[in-house]
Amino acid sequence: MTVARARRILLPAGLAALVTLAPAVAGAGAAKPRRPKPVTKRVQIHDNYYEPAKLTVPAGSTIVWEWPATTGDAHDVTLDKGPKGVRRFQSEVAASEYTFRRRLTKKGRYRIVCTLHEEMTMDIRVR
Ligand SMILES: [Cu+2]
Repeated sequence: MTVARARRILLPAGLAALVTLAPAVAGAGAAKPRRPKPVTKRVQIHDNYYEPAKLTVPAGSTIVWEWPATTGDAHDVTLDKGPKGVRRFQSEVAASEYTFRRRLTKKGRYRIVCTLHEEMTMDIRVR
């Protein structure tokens, strides 16, 4: 008898907890739209191309350009065209053992070019 009475008391309390929890969960989901997490992507410098030549990354991602260990032609990484308000950037001209990184926070298209080889280009899409 006492157990049955205890259940009767507990059940509404449990339901009340569910009712109060449900809107809280839905509210949190509505307030925070799903945003893909920033990533780090590596790009290899070759004679004369970037690999990969096309990238799509979430805003806030970091791109790391890596020159090879063995010396080849000299190359650089220059922002030729980017979204409005993004400052142009340029790496050093290097032939080997060099790394250049940039965090891309603004959405849009970034066109990268090597100033020594105009055919050496890459496109990064930040979304
Ligand atoms: Cu080059």
